[in-house]
Order: sequence, then C-alpha cells, then structure tokens
Amino acid sequence: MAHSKIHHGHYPAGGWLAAKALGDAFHEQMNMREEIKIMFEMNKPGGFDCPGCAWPDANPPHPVEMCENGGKAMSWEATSKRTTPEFFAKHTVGELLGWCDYDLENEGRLTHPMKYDAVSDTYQAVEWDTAFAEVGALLQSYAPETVEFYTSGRTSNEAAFLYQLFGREYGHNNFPDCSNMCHEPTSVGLPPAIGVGKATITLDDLAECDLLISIGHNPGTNHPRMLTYLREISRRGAKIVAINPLKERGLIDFIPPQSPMQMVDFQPTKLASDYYTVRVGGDAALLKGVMRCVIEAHEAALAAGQPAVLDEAFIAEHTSGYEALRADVLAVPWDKIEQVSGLARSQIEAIARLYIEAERTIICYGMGATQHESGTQNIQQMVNLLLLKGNIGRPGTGISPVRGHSNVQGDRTVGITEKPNAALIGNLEKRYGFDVPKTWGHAAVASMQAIAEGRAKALICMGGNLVMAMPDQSRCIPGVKSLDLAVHIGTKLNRSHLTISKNTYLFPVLGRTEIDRQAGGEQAVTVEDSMSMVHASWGKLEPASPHLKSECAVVAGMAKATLPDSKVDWDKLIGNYDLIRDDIEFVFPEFAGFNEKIRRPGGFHLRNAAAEREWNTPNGKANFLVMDGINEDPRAGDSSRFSLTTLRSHDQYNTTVYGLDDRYRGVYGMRNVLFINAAEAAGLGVAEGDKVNIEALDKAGRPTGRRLDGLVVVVIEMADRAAATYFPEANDLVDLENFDKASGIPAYKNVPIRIEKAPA
Ligand SMILES: Nc1nc2c(c(=O)[nH]1)N[C@H]1C(S)=C(S)[C@@H](COP(=O)(O)OP(=O)(O)OC[C@H]3O[C@@H](n4cnc5c(=O)[nH]c(N)nc54)[C@H](O)[C@@H]3O)O[C@H]1N2
Ligand SMILES: Nc1nc2c(c(=O)[nH]1)N[C@H]1C(S)=C(S)[C@@H](COP(=O)(O)OP(=O)(O)OC[C@H]3O[C@@H](n4cnc5c(=O)[nH]c(N)nc54)[C@H](O)[C@@H]3O)O[C@H]1N2
Ligand SMILES: [Mo]
Repeated sequence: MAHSKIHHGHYPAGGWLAAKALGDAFHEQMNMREEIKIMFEMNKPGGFDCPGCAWPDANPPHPVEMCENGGKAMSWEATSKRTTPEFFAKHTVGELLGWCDYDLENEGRLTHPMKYDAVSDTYQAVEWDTAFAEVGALLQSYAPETVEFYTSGRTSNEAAFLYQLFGREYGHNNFPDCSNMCHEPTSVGLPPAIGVGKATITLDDLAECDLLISIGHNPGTNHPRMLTYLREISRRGAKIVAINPLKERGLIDFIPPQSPMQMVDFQPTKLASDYYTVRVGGDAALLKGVMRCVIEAHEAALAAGQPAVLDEAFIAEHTSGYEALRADVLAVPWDKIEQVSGLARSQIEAIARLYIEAERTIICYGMGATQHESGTQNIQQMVNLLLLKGNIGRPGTGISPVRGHSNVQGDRTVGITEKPNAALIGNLEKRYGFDVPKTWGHAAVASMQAIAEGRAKALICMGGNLVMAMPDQSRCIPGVKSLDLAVHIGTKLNRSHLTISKNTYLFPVLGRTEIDRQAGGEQAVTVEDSMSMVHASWGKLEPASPHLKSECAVVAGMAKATLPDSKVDWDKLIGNYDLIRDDIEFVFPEFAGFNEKIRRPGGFHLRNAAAEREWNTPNGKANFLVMDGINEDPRAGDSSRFSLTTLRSHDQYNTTVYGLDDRYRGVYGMRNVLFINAAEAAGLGVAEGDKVNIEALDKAGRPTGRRLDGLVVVVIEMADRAAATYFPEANDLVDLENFDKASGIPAYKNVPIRIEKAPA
C-alpha cells in the first residue's frame, strides 16, 4: 500500500501532474498501443462516448477531447486485467468481503455469467440460457410490484429503454435510478419553475456569459473538461463566482494539459474571481440574501429615477409570483442570513453587485446544492435569482445542472422513471399493446425502504453499486441479504455483488469502449449529455471476454424468459439497435428523425422549451417559487456539533476507487481523512495528522451509535462548523430517512456529527 502523507502544495489544477496521472493510469491498466488509438477516438464523432462524466463534447471536437479523469475511467474499463471463474473458485465471497473496494475492482473485468453457490460460498460460472431461464422462473413467481429495477447512469438510451419496457410489461414502475441520489432535485425542482427539468444552456452560452456562478460543484475533479471553458470565461474578462464550503483547487486556477505554451510557462489561468466559503447547508440563505440586495437596489434605483435593475418587462410578460418572492426575501433578517450562510452581509452584497452589473449570468451547480433536505428548494432559489433579471432564455444566460454519470440524463429521458406520465403510458400502449401499470413505483429511497422492511422480493441492478452508494448500510445490507433474488449486471466486481441474497447472479456486460456485435452487425448506442446533446457511441475495442453480452441483450434475455407471451419482439430489437431507436422515437416524439440525426457528426440537440422562453408549466409562465425559511443554524448553540459533507476524492469515480490520492486537497495514500479548518481543529484540540472519531447524531442531536473511528485530520481552507470526508466510506452515517421530501434525494451533504479526539 502507498505511503500515506499530507502535503499542501500550491499547484494549479491540470498541468503536468494531470498529464502524468493520466499516463500512470494507462500504464497500470493496459498496453500502450490501444491507449493511443482510443485516446484519439474518445468523445469524437464515430468514436465512443467517455464512460466518465456527462460534460458535453466540443463540436467540432478538440484534437484530444479527454481529461485526466476521463482517461482514468476509460483505462479502468479498457484494462487488460480479468476476474475469471478461476478467480472466483479461489476466493470465497466471505474472503472477498474482507478486501477493500479498490482491490475488488482492480481484479479487472468480469468475464463469465456467474451464479452464487451457498455450499461453497463462491460464485460459479453458469450458461447464459440457464441463468436467464432461472431468473425468469423466479420473476414469474413474484408479484411484480415487489421487484425493484435499479439503473446506474452509464446505461445507454437503448438499454434503458428496453429495461423500462421489460419492467412495465412485467408489471411495475419500480425504477430506482442513480439520479435519485444526484440530480433529482433538478428533475423535480425545475419543472414547476420553468417547465423543463434540464439545463437550459449549451456550450455556446458559456462563450457569451459575463458572469458564471458555480454553486456546490467541483469541476477540477468531477468535470475536468469544463475547466477549459472556465478558463476561456476568465481569459475574456468575465467573472466566475464560486460558492463552496471548501476552497477547491479546480475552481482556483488551471493549466490545461493540452496547452503547450502554458505547460512550459507554468503560468496558470485564474478561474474564480471571487470565492465564498458558504457554510454547509447555507446556500438558500445566501441566495435569499443576494435576491434581497438585488430587489432593494432595484427599488432604490427606481426611487432615485435611475434605470431599473430587474428585467421588468420579462417579469411582467413571462413570470408569475414575483410579489410573493419579494415579500419573502425582504422579510428574512440579515442576522439570520449571516448566521446560516456563514458569510457577512458585505460579502453577500458583493455577490449581488456582480450579479447586478452582469448583463448575462449562468448558474451551474452540483451535489453541494442538491444533496440536502432542501435540495429541491435550493435549486428553485437559483431559478428565482436568474428570473429577476431575465437570465433564462437569452444567449449567454441560463441554469446548468452539471450532471454526473455519462448517460444519467438520457436514461431518464427514455423512460426510467417511477412516475410515468400519461404521454409515456399512452405511447407505450399504442406501440406494444400491453397494459402499462398506472400505479407509481419506487425511486431509490422508497425501494431501499421496501428492501430493508422486507416488502421487496427481488432487485435487478443495471450497473452501479447500489448497496454502497445508498445511505445507511446498517439497514441496506441486511435488507438485500433477505431478498429472494438479486441480479447484478456489471463490468467489475464490487461490494453490492458480494451482498448475497437467496439467489444471486452476476451478469457481465460490454462496456462502451467495446465493439457490440449483434445479428445485424456492429451496433452503436446513444447517450445524452448534460446539455441535451444526443449522439452515437461506437465501441472500438475487442470485448474483454467472448462471453460478454451487451446490456440490451441481457435485458432481452431476461425479458424473454420472464414473459413467454411478450408483445415485444425482443430478438428483432436487439438484432439491430436502429429498431430500438425507432421505438424510442415513437414513444418520445422529441426524438423525431433519431436514426438519421445520430449519423450526423456531433449528434443533435433535444429541444429545450425554456431556453426559447416557452414555459411548459401549468400556468404557462416561469414561476418564482417561495421557499419556507432558510434552513436553521446547523449548530444551533451546540458547539460540539458539526455538519459533515461527503465528497469525491480526485481518484475515484463514485464507489469506484482508482487510487488513494486526492492531489488537489493534499492527501496521498489514504482515504480515512476528515477535513476541517484550522480554527475548528484548534477548538477540538487536534492538529493535522492527529486522529479523530466521529459519530452521527439524529435530528435532536442525540448520538446514533453510527461512527467512523481513526480518521486523520487534514486542515484545509473551508467554512467553519463543517467537516468533510469521502463517500462511500461514510455512507453508513447517513440516515436513510434523512432525505428531501420533494425529490427523495438523501441528504448526503449535511450529516450532523460530533467529533472527538481519538484516544492515543
Ligand atoms: N472523476 C470523477 N468524475 C465524476 C464523478 C466521480 O466520482 N469522479 N462522479 C460523477 C457523478 S455521478 C456526479 S453526480 C458528479 C458529481 O460532481 P460534484 O457535483 O462536483 O460532486 P461532489 O464531489 O460530491 O461535491 C461537489 C462540491 O460540493 C461542495 N459542497 C459540499 N457541501 C456543500 C454545501 O452545503 N453547499 C455548497 N455550495 N457546496 C457544498 C463540496 O465542497 C464539493 O466541492 O460528478 C460526476 N463526475
Ligand atoms: N455519501 C454520498 N453518497 C453518494 C454520493 C455522494 O456525493 N455522497 N453521490 C451519489 C451519486 S451522485 C451517485 S450517481 C451514486 C452512484 O451510484 P452508482 O451509479 O450505483 O455507483 P457507481 O459507483 O457509479 O457504480 C460502479 C459500478 O458500475 C459498474 N459498471 C461500470 N461501467 C458499467 C457499464 O458500462 N455497464 C454496467 N452495466 N455496469 C457498469 C461496475 O460494476 C462498477 O463497480 O452514489 C451516490 N452516493
Ligand atoms: Mo451522480
């Protein structure tokens, strides 16, 4: 294991270290020749989509449309290492449970369909047809509403469409999805406000904005290709305001590894012009404070006979609810805003001044805004701020949720939802002629509650690592173990696969880098990025094993075995994915011309009505939506209480741990760390490198017994009253019942804890 250390260097994001890290990742996982070939094909027309994040591709593409972390994701999938039946024969599940997450996935790609054998406590190879028949027979024996169909966001549009078709013909709407842990507050919060649940911007808008406000997002690690755009924004003199409790390297300065000049000069470009370390959970207070300043400035200007600050014409013609919003924000006392946000009134006034001066503003945001009990309302406050100055539906303006998994948005677009609307139900029934269940099903928290409470019989996982990604392993793990059936469709071994139910199957599938050969020849799949661009992805590598199936073929195999009288011609659809796309187009008319359009370089943009100021809300307007209160002071008089936020390191992809370094935060060779600021460390009587224990508290501040011991203190610049550590290790501290009631997203970013110095 690597030597662990803490070293706070002053290196900009990107630069030679990013280039080196990328080289190391390639070197460790695969041979050089393939690496060069794929690097130039990734994220290009005719190539494959990066299995990393959902950031859009440039069109025309850059010569190398790839970043350090995309390279890690790709090499992790295109590795030459293999997890074979021989491996499983040698290691019992009991033994593998003792391995760390990194070591499990680092065994490489799964090669054969496997079935768990309780007598030997091992996974054993099984023929695909046998496995499908057994799974089908089991599924036939359950009431469909007791079965949960999880989707992780790497799944292609085609596989996701077939998967929801299978689930609905089988008879349920239980579609928990990784976006339930991620951007559900976007999908739920934006539609009542602006009529669509997606970003209203495209890459072109980034080139035209005067101000970009980034809230709770760490692009240096999670969307590194975005840094190129932030750099351009900064270089042309536009402002970037970062609102984040942690001072994140990737928002401060950057050297693009693709820029030879900057690499040689070592002259980074400054990114955020202004950085505010808001308190964890303080975003709504901050936004209300900013809106208060903007409205007061507007009213003062009008009283003094000066030009309006607000876009009065836009508000009058396009919006509803302004008066209620005005009354709400003017009523919040400044001392409360300061207390909850942790920022001084003068700082909030400074943000408001930048917003007032800017002609065109974009707000982008990530998990720091969504993963809260008030996640949905946080997003709606951002929209309110934008609407005040008509900053939606004009070039250079808009709202930009920065999505996670590379196709998490597309999966939702093609029907992965627990709440099918009338159009989806009607079109599916028209196309296929079976009755679509009308009762709403389960999203992620509801399905895990059903599993934990013994109401569910079976769990099918299309990718992902649900048991570890969800909160509360103390409840999830026993729940999953008590299921009658679990089927995991994945590429690499993870801890969910080792959480054994009565009948457990592991189905290995092709990754996006691999050639997908079906009866009708080589197939492309499609994905939708964070800005609604849909394009094709063609795998280029030989499959990791001849026994792999595509995700589409696995869904079809299970569906045929479960539904012998299916109305769907599964074999025909998987023989030629164009036919799946024809069906998608029928069910979702916004895909008109789907097959033709994906053959154009760069793909096509799904129309976003709000971006054209067409508001598909019940009242036909963009709505200012009032949030009750501003969250309470998290510490509420108890100075030993902290708000724990759980983050990604630079060396992980969700539950996939690539390595033990978090270069931008100065951590090397370990993950058991707790970030706090210097004053809080002093208050606790600990110094950097000391060990602390943390324990989760319930809402009333009582200890819950859920703890993480022996975390190493890392002192960094961050808001007070807060601490941060990595997920998934911290997930058992997150209470499954602590979620946003509007969207169901777990409050991963605000866990009440107590910290104590570990006894020597
Ligand atoms: N390399 C890599 N890329 C990824 C992923 C990965 O794991 N690795 N994951 C993918 C996925 S699925 C997703 S959803 C995205 C996630 O990408 P991000 O949204 O960037 O996710 P996080 O790292 O969880 O957290 C983002 C930031 O929120 C800040 N934060 C924490 N609490 C608060 C708060 O209360 N208020 C504010 N304003 N900020 C807060 C943290 O300091 C952190 O900088 O990235 C995607 N891309
Ligand atoms: N505390 C805390 N918890 C969190 C978060 C947080 O910020 N804090 N973030 C949440 C978020 S935003 C998300 S999106 C979830 C992530 O939750 P998931 O999406 O469930 O988890 P991943 O870690 O992305 O899944 C990794 C596994 O996916 C499989 N896989 C990889 N590629 C493919 C493929 O092409 N096809 C198939 N079928 N399988 C594949 C591999 O077997 C791999 O082990 O975690 C959530 N959990
Ligand atoms: Mo995510």
